[in-house]
Amino acid sequence: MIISGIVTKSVGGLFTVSLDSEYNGKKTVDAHAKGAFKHEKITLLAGDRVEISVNENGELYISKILERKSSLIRPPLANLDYIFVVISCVKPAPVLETIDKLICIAESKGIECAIVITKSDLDMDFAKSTAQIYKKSGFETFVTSSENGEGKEEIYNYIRAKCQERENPIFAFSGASGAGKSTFINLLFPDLALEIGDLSRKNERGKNTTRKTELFSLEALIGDGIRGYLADTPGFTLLDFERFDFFELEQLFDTFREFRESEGKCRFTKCSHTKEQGCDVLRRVSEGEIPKTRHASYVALYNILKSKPKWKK
Ligand SMILES: Nc1nc2c(ncn2[C@@H]2O[C@H](COP(=O)(O)OP(=O)(O)OP(=O)(O)O)[C@@H](O)[C@H]2O)c(=O)[nH]1
Ligand SMILES: [Mg+2]
Ligand SMILES: [Zn+2]
Repeated sequence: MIISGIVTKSVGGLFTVSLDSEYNGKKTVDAHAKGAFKHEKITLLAGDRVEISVNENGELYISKILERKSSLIRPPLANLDYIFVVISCVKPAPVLETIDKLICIAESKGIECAIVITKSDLDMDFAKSTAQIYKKSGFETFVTSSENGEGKEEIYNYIRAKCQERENPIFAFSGASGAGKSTFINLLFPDLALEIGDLSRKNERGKNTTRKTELFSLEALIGDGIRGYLADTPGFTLLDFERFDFFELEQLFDTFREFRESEGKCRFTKCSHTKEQGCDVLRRVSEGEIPKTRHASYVALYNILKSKPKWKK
């Protein structure tokens, strides 16, 4: 008999696995991983689909990792289907370049992005203008407030609809510390009672309140035959493209979905779309069709990837 399931969290080498079907009356089990994974330098992540075996002492252990669709280091998750990219209007003030980096990484891995602008109660104008940027770029975008409940129904319905489209999908909320990820997830699913943190008084940043990436079963939270998982994740401030190889320069253009329409339309076939005459991307930026902030993020990323020493690759 094969016991299979999905890793929902790891604590000190012990993994919690949510089972595809009950085993001895249990829906979840805790298990260690087979020692050989360490030799193969495989680190199990939340989201990994695994098989479990029983050893001669009757103990369960993770014996196999099924092939990953994708994996991320920040947040540390495997097989993510949908990522809610969280941007707070203020407190902390968003850094759109970091947001766009996260979107690019997700796009390069085939993870579908939805943009969630939080704390609209603190600055509705900013919320609307930021929403406009991402809507124009072709993303599903939500303006929300955990103060007054704005956006709650829309995101709840989005999650439900996506669970009908794919089998057992995995969702995650990701973004800067203090942006309000855990607060919003609590608004959606009060039973989770996730820990929420104050902001630092000095710089109005978050204090890294959420420390673990853990998947929660939507079957348990929503019912109604819905199957899927949702993760809260630790906030971050930096996505270091100099240090990590998220993707190559050659892939950059394709990770900006609103640029693709310009493919093959620039004067020069080797156009970098940063400053050339006759560049179709630049034309669309100047005509307001492509948001300036998105193009600025592209140029910043282009320069980082371009100057990366070859030996690092
Ligand atoms: N005014 C206002 N404050 C909010 C809103 N959402 C969250 N906050 C506040 O923002 C602070 C940080 O919220 P958290 O939910 O802990 O933020 P987080 O994104 O989970 O942060 P990390 O776990 O550190 O990554 C708390 O003081 C919340 O009360 C909102 O919609 N409006
Ligand atoms: Mg949190
Ligand atoms: Zn160009």
